[in-house]
Amino acid sequence: MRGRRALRSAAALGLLAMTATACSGEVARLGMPEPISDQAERMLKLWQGSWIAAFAVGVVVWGLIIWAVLFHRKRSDDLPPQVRYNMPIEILYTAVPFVIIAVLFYFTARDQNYVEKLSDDPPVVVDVTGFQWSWQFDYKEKVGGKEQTVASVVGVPVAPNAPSGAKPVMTIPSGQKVRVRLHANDVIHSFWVPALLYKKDVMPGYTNEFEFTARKEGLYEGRCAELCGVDHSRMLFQLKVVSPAEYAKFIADSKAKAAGGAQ
Ligand SMILES: [Cu+2]
Repeated sequence: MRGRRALRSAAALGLLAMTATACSGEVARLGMPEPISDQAERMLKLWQGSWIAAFAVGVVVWGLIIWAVLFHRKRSDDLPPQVRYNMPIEILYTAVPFVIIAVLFYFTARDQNYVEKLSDDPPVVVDVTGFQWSWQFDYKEKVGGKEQTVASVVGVPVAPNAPSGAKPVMTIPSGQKVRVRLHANDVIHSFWVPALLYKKDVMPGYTNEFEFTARKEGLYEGRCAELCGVDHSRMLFQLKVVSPAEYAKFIADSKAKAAGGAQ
């Protein structure tokens, strides 16, 4: 009796918790952070669609299990009729998973092509270098057909077991395509900004590239997502999405600072 009451209150509590959180977008995102770029929006839709498909399959499977449990209980010690070589059933459970995989494959390939697409002449190009244990951001501009570094942000490497310093900040404009080129000179790192719903390995000897267009201004956390040594967990940075005007000012200030330093 007491067990049943406890079960009932637990169920009520669970229902309350579900309705309390169901209204927030967080539940609809199924554990993903709020996306801030066009590509991240697409990734989120793929994630949600995959979950809907998985849930639909789950409902069918649970239904079949419950149906078997309720309507095919052991009624006597007689062996039930044994069925084998049932062609329609065998074709069905070969064809249905194939269709499920084909649909998942189609949407995954379509969205991967969209997210990994590189344009010919992106307005913002940033060379990102991961190193033990921080990040460097070099902003590139074409001057007379030649690429030049117009601004640099270098993180202070964290010494083993020393207190972490300030995180280096990667500033980019909203609404503009940003090309990120990933470099490493020591070991493999991984560039990860959860709000972009994207991460990519940073490889020594190979330049990985990707592009994104951020839409929401703000400051977002980024980190290394590949175990790269003793202070891997403190290899942090921030992505700052600002208006195009603020970005232009950031670049102009860097140029002025560089010119001042050269005198
Ligand atoms: Cu790392």
